[in-house]
Amino acid sequence: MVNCEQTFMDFLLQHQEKHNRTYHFLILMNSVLNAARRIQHYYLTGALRGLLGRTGTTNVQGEPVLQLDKIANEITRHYLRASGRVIHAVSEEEKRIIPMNPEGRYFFYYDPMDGSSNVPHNLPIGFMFGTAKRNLDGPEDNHLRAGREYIAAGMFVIPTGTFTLALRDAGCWRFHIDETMSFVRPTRVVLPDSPGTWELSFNSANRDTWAPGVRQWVVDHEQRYAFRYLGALAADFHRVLTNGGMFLYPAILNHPDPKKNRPRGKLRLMYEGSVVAFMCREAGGRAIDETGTPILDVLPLDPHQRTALYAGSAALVDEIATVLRGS
Ligand code: AHM
Ligand code: MG
Repeated sequence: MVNCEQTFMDFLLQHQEKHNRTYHFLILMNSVLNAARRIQHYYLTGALRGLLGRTGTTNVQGEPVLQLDKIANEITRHYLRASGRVIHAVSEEEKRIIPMNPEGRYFFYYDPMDGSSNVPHNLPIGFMFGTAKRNLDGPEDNHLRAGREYIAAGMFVIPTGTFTLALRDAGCWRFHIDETMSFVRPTRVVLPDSPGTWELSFNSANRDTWAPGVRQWVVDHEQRYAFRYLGALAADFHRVLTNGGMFLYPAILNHPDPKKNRPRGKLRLMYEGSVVAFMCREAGGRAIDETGTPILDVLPLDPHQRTALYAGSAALVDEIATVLRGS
């Protein structure tokens, strides 16, 4: 039997034609796929090439930079620039906004290798991104976009060969890599209604540092659902998207070492929180921050702004929103 699957590019071409759109977005996404495939290659061969260690420098967050963080960032930056379609990019690995082509059409926000604690083990990490379009009706001021303005957001779980992409008002879709390194077989992702499969995902070691209401909610609910935690947002959220439930990374408020408190949360808004929130909305779910505000409404004031994150099935996120508003 000959195997001829519908590829991601076929899917996107049809989508653009059906909605009378230009091909600029295809060119942008082609550069993203080129980057993802190359990152996947370096990740798969990283252990044998001795690339799983640190560079010896620290990033904008003061965290150690891994050799693969640097390689993945350079790969992504190269292909985005070569596409000619990006006005500027924000990368977790670069303190400053990266200017590209002032005549471009998109803003691109990315974390090329998220879930760094998994890297030394070659276990799943994420390449996460969100993109927004320039103002086509008047002057463009290049402000940082809130998730509500993204036109697409997605994540590759590397090296598992899965790619999930949400398109504005067109749903959330999953693809799998095939023997030709093409992503194929578009499958719609909708958060399941039935609590029978729901999971909770959180770093349980942090529970004593959370707001008391959140801690109590978890105590009251955790027996009802499965608990899973891989320690990489893309991989953990991939499970929640498929099985339903909620991923939570609450604000750290009561750490025994006060220097380690993170009242705004740990994850980054532009290339982690808003990406997940956008995918969540297109899959029928919700995502909020520590104040109960929808993540998609939060306008970034800083490219590397942090956020708490509660994302997943609407019923659970709504319950925790009530708790947060009362705490
Ligand atoms: P990173 O950007 O340094 O990799 O941190 C982000 C990661 C997320 O992928 C993951 O959800 C979270 O940090 C895990 O944090 P923790 O190790 O505290 O559980
Ligand atoms: Mg990261």
